[in-house]
Amino acid sequence: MTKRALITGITGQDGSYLAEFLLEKGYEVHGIKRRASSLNTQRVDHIYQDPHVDHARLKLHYGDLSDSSNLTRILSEVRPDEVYNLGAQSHVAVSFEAPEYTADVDAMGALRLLEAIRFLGLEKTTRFYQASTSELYGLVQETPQTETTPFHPRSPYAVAKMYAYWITVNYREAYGIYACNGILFNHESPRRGETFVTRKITRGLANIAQGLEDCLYMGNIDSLRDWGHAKDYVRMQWMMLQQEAPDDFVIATGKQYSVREFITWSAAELGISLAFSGEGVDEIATIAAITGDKAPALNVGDVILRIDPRYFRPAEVETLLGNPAKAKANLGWVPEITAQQMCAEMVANDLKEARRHALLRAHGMDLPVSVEN
Ligand code: NDP
Ligand code: GDR
Repeated sequence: MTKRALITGITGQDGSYLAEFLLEKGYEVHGIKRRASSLNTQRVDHIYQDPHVDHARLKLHYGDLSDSSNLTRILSEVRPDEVYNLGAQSHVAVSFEAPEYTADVDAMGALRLLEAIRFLGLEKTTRFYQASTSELYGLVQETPQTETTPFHPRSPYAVAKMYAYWITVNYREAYGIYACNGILFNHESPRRGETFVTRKITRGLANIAQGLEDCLYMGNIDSLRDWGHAKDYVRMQWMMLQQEAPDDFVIATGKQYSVREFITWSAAELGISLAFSGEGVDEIATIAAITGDKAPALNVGDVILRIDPRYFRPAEVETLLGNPAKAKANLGWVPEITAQQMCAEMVANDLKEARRHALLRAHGMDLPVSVEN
C-alpha cells in the first residue's frame, strides 16, 4: 500500500526537501500551499507533477493554518498516514512585529490539525510531526540543551511554538495519538529564506562581490548558533514517525559557531579576507585581501559590512547548542553535512545567481535585485 503524507509548509525550505525525500521513498505526498498574489511554489516546481497525468504522486491543496474548516476538509479527503506540520510564520524578528498572527498560525495551527485528526477519528491511523524549535530554550538554563532542558522562550514566535509543543504532548497523552516533537536547532541550505542570517550573508556577500550591492547591514554578529543542513534534518523528521512509540527528540550537530564566523567563512569562499574594526554599532568589516576572480567588483580597503541596530531584537537568544545524543542512540541519526560544507554550498549557489544578474546587467538587461532584508 502506498503511504500518504500531508505536509503543511510544503513551499518552505524544509517542506520542499521533505517532499523530495518522501517521493523518493514512494509516498503519495500532499502539500498545503497558501494562496498568494504571485506564484509561491518555486521550491517545489522541480518536483511538480501534472495532476492531469495518471498516478501523479505530488498533490497541492490550497489552505491555511488559520482556517480549521479548510484543514479538516483536506484531512478528511487525504486521510494521511503521516502529517508533518512544518507551516509557520517562522521568522523570529517578524514575530515581534506580528505577534498575534504568529500565535494564530504557529500555536493554534497545530491545535487545529490535532483537533481535526481527533474529530475525524484518525487518532489511531494518522501520525503527527510537530516542527518544534531550539528557540524554546531562549534564555538557556543549561548547555548543551537536551530534551529535558527547561524552556524559557524569548519571542512571540517561541512562545507560540511552546504552546504547539505542549499541545502535541497533550494530544499524545490524552488521546493516544502518535504525535512527536522534533526540537530542531537552526538548519539552513541554498533554499533558506533570504532574510534568515546565513542566507542573508551568503547572498549579500555574493551580490557585493559581483557589484550588485554595496554593503551588508547586520544585527548581533556575536550571536552563537548550532547550524545543520536542512537535508539532514528532514530525514530525521521522517525517522521520528517510523518508531514503535512516539517520542520527542533534539536534532542538532553539537557544534556551535558565531554569526561573525559564518561571515568570515562566506567571505573566504569568495576569496575575500575581512578585517573587523570598531565596537558595538560602530563595528565595520573591511576587505584585507582578495584572491581569485570571484569578487571582481571589490578592492582592498572597501567597507562591506556595517551594524544596523534595526536588526537587533527586543529580546535576543544569544547562544544555542544542542546535544543530539538521544537521536543518535535511539534512531541512529547522525548529521552528514558540516556547517562549513553547507556554507560553501550556499555561497556557490548565491554566487551563480549573482553572476547571472551581473551578466544581464552588463548586457543592459537589468533585473532589480531585492535587497530588502
Ligand atoms: P520556512 O519559513 O521556509 O517555511 C514556512 C512554510 O510555512 C512556508 O511553506 C509558508 O508558506 C508556510 N506558511 C506560513 N504561514 C502559513 C499559514 N498561515 N498557513 C499555512 N502555511 C503557512 O520555514 P522552514 O522550512 O525553515 O521551517 C519549517 C518549520 O520548522 C517551521 O515551522 C519553523 O518554524 C520550524 N523550524 C525551523 C527551523 C530552521 O532552522 N529552519 C528550526 C526549528 C524549527 P509560504 O511559502 O506561502 O510563505
Ligand atoms: P533564528 O534565525 O532567529 O535563530 O531562528 P536567524 O537566522 O533569523 O537569526 C540567527 C541569529 O543571527 C542574528 N542576526 C541576524 N538575524 C537576521 N535574520 N538578520 C540579521 O541581519 C542578523 N544579524 C544578526 C539574530 O539576532 C540571531 O541571533 C531560526 C528560524 O528558522 C526559526 O524558525 C527556528 O525556529 C530557529 O532558527 C531555530
